[in-house]
Amino acid sequence: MQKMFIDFVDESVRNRLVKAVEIARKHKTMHLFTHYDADGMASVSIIRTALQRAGIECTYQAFTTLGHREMESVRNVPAVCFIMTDMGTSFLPEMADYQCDCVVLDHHQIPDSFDLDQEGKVFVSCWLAGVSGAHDACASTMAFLFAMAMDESNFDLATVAVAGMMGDNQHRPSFSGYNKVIVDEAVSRGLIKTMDSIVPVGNVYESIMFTIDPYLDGITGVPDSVRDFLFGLGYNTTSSLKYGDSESAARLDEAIIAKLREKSVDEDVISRLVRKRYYLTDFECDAQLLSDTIDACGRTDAAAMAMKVIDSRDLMAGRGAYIEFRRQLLAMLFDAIEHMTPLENIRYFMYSSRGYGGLVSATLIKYWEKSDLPIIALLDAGNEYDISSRCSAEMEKRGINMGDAMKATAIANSGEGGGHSNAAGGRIPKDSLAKFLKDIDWTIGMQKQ
Ligand SMILES: [Mn+2]
Repeated sequence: MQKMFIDFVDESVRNRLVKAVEIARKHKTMHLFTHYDADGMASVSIIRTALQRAGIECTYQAFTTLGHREMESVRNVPAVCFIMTDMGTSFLPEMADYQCDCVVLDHHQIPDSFDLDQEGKVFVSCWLAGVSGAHDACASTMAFLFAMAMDESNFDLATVAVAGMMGDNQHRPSFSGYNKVIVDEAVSRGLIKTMDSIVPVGNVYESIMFTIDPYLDGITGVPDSVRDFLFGLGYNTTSSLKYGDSESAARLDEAIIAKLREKSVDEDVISRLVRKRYYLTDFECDAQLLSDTIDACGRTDAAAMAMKVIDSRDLMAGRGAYIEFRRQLLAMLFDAIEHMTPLENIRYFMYSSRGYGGLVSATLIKYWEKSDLPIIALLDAGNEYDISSRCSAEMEKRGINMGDAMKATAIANSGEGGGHSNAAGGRIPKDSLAKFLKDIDWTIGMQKQ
């Protein structure tokens, strides 16, 4: 038998992919559901293209989250078949009772007792083969494998899949598992080229201006400062970093690292910055930029724009959403800096747009003024406050555990919380804010003893 690319996939997953394709091929039209982030946009676009190439027409729709309210519209979908990507794992028993055919391609942790594998219905997840959906495969990976199970000439869609993987942060510290097999093959087929650099290929001014990883305090987001910084290096606002120009990349890296050292950013953080960049030859851009662009489109309710970017292989189609999203992120970051309130053992700030708290705190912890106080971000969410928090590796070494602190303090204030030692979240009733802040300040103080 001829060797197929998809042979590397574990049999349990491969069999279900084949079944998913069989179900899809029974229909002339269908509906697609997906999540609104980069992985959701990339995965739905991959499925859509693979189906279209097979003569199957589809409509699609993106959700910010999949809850009972959204499941209402899934149940009432005016289609005989739907494919859901990047979500659905937690609603499998419900779908078992639906009239229509359903295919779920997901990578979220699976509960032991849930499954979906009956006539006209199938659930496909990397976890079924014990492959980690946190690091080794995401929805775009599963969607890409579906496309490959349909027809191996769909391999060109690998570049879109890579943008999805990056959206879910699966390229850090490096690609692994199913992702690595796909990326390595895409590199060997010349679809993707790699280069070591901090700055991505493309307009240098925009990269420095809008990228918050790294965030250059006093430069990022400040047009005049970015201009001065670049001018000092012999660049202007229209200069581009070209693929393969390692000399320019090294010069930029060196200048960025010097700026970070000036601000006493941790050497640990700096050492992780110079990384492999993935240049997509069909899009003629850095994979991260494609990922950020479709993410911005999806999050601003412009899924159609994300599809246009991908179909046209042209980032410019999503430029408006990208710039707008970046501006808002920077505004939120500057606002946090301006209104940061220090207590004895923590710092906190209020913000107003859901989804930015963790990103802003994580950026400030790594790149803003050196401090030994963890950051707490508070979002006014009606009757309660949504909380995100971050601390640095150095703070962890001193005994701080945000997950423990958040859990204990939120529960003590009639809320709920928890997470990892360096990143945790929770929510508390509105009227317990003052006491919560006092409690968590005290708790963090105790952890450092
Ligand atoms: Mn995902």
